[in-house]
Amino acid sequence: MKTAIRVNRDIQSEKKQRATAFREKLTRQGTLILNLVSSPGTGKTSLLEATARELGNRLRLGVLVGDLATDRDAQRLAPFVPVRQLTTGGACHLEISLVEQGWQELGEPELDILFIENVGNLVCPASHDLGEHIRASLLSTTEGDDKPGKYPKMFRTSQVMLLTKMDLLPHLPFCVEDAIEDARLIQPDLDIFTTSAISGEGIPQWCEYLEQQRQKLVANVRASENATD
Ligand SMILES: Nc1nc2c(ncn2[C@@H]2O[C@H](COP(=O)(O)OP(=O)(O)O)[C@@H](O)[C@H]2O)c(=O)[nH]1
Ligand SMILES: [Mg+2]
Repeated sequence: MKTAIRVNRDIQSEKKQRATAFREKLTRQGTLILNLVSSPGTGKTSLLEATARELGNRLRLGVLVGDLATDRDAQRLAPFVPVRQLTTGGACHLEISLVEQGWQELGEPELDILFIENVGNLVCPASHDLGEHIRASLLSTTEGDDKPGKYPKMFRTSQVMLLTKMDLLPHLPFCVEDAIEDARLIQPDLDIFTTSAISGEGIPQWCEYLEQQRQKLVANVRASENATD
């Protein structure tokens, strides 16, 4: 005989609370958390490789990288930065429970910046808070300049947009101004970077932004500690 059990729990709000707790814990340690989101193949792992090469000798970095299957991205990043692969087993986005688990497997290190590379997908990851301070959407020149308006939630919930694969621009009908205008119609406060992991264009500016954001986080933590003294 089957018995129905009623579960009176709001699972989404539980996940949000866990994400908030994770963000607060790492904020107190001075760790800036970034959630990188985009379609598959936009260049998230390549950007992280370039970022780790540029910042790895100045800042303590760590990466959690999500995929449906395989640890290929973790293998690519391992020479540059401490990394753990989060394999979702088919799920199209990361959730806070996997992030917490990956963080424990990394050894809960005190980092300056923790990057989370989400599963390649411009839809579902928009609805899941992973405890990040900054959500960065990547859009590559090969995907078309009309995508922000077609996937509005992803860009509306982001603080940063990176236009990637700028080295290919001469070969493609991609208009940088149109892509930026489309995105800013959705999220007027977006910080925008144009980058290429191949030529290195925009990587120093992106890394400078990351350092500034991390310094701001640390300054805010100190200010609130002083206020409670
Ligand atoms: N031309 C060019 N190719 C890139 C760039 N960044 C990544 N790629 C290529 O795009 C493909 C997907 O990159 P990857 O970093 O794996 O994307 P991810 O799936 O978003 O992590 C790979 O073949 C990369 O070599 C770039 O800036 N310029
Ligand atoms: Mg990747």
